[in-house]
Amino acid sequence: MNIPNSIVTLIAGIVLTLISLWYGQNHGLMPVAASEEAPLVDSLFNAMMTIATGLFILVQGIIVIAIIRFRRRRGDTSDGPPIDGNLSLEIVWTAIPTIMVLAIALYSFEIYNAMGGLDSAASGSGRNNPELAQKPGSAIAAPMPKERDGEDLAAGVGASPGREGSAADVVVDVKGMQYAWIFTYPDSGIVAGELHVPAGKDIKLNITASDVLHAFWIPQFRIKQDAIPGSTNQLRFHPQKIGDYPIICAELCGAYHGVMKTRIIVESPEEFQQWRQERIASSETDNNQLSMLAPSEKTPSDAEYASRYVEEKMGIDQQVLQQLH
Ligand SMILES: [Cu+2]
Repeated sequence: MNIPNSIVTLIAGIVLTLISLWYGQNHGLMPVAASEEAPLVDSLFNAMMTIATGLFILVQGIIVIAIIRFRRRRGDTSDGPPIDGNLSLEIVWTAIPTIMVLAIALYSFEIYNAMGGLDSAASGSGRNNPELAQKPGSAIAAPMPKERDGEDLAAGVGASPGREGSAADVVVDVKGMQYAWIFTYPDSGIVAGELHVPAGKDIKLNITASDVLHAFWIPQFRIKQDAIPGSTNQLRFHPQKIGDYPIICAELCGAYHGVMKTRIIVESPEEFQQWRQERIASSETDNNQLSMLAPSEKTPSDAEYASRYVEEKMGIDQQVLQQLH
């Protein structure tokens, strides 16, 4: 039986599409999706995985078919046909990838926007607004960055569309340093080495670094933000699944970069309040004890805090730490 080539190609195309669509949804490569933002990133990743699977099977399939069908037969010493260029084919294989790349670019912008990446208050576009802040009495009309609150000028991922302008439920200042993350809750003064957040709430992190570049990354939340000395990047997200997830430094920052890890603990809002109260109470006792010992140094500095933390958690001794500083 002789099946026409066009039918074979059509069936192969349908099978290829079905396999790609199935694998794009069932690759199992991503860790658990624990934030509201995670499914957005996953849908983009799945779309790219679908396209990549189709292309991989197509290219590899053609290579395998060509090796078998067009192999040199025994005793055949003749040359192949002299083919030189094929304009329509070249147009097709240029146009298809161009359309794909454009589609992925548009789709990824859509996802980035849905996550809050294009929030004008966070994306840094406020920098061009001369009304925001000017150096008082200066003849130069160049806009100056606002002091401390700096929210209008911070770069990063802000509120998602529909939530713009609304204040976050929990704000945490995050500082990356060689080789630890320090979390400060400005409303209560709590300083912690692990990030506690309530599930289902709007969390805003103000991320900076005290020494070199670091990057704050929670794979299960699909979020990552650079930590840059001297500048603050914000990152807003919504944790959803209760549990512990790793926080990892994703920027090679020195000899111990590999151990720069901690945890985010997503709790129910009640448990979070309980933790908060306990920490406030215990820091009050700490402060009382400290004030008896050394009245001038009530609150440990970040460096002191980090050195305690580093020693405890990572087994790095004071001597090594001194050499690093
Ligand atoms: Cu780091």
